Amino acid sequence: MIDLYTDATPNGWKVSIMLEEIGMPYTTHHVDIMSGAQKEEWFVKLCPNGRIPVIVDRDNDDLAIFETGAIMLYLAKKSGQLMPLDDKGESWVIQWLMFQMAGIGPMMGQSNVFYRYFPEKIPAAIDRYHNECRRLYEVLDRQLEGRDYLCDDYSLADIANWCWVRIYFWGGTNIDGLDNLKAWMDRLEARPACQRGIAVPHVVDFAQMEADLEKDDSGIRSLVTK
Ligand SMILES: N[C@@H](CCC(=O)N[C@@H](CS)C(=O)NCC(=O)O)C(=O)O
Repeated sequence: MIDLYTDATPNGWKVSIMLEEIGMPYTTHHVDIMSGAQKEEWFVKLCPNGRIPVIVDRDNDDLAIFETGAIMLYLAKKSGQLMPLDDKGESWVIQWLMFQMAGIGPMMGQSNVFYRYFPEKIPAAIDRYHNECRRLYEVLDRQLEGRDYLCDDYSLADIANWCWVRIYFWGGTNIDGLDNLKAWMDRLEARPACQRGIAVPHVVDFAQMEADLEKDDSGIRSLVTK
């Protein structure tokens, strides 16, 4: 049995979707990052980085794993799913996973910060991250030319990238004209496991979140200005 410590964010969804896709039983524990639960001592013992998500594998000496890339690779190995078995196929999927870990995730994260959360609006910073996100979306769009999934067959690389790209609107970068990317997003959106995974630990209503932030953004402010 896997214990999943998570919140309703792109990095959290990557793991809940993966668990749903491979059909591995898990128990969800909600770590409310707005209230700072991820910085509490018990959590930092599991995740030295103080960020969600983390899994604990109760069937493997309570092994705790942080960093979503590492978690996804562990679950792929444990289940024998969502990762090709041959060296070339495996390397291909790892490359697109790393593209998400090192590019899509950090750049979209900063775009969210400077476009939406940061108290001061700094146009040069906003432009910088919009341009970089657009460039990365174009890379994905080109990779998807003539393909249904990033590495031909559906894999953990699709899950990792989709969890972020599906909320492109939140960071304010458009995906106009990126038709391969849009068709791929629809393909993932239609998967029952993706739908179940994005509802963990609860469904996010972005319109409501925007309204809530207008009323009180002190929680997110303290996260992005520390
Ligand atoms: N590279 C990490 C990133 C984890 C991460 O940034 N998690 C965010 C939520 S998406 C978080 O816990 N934020 C809370 C904070 O910054 O204190 C991973 O892939 O696991």
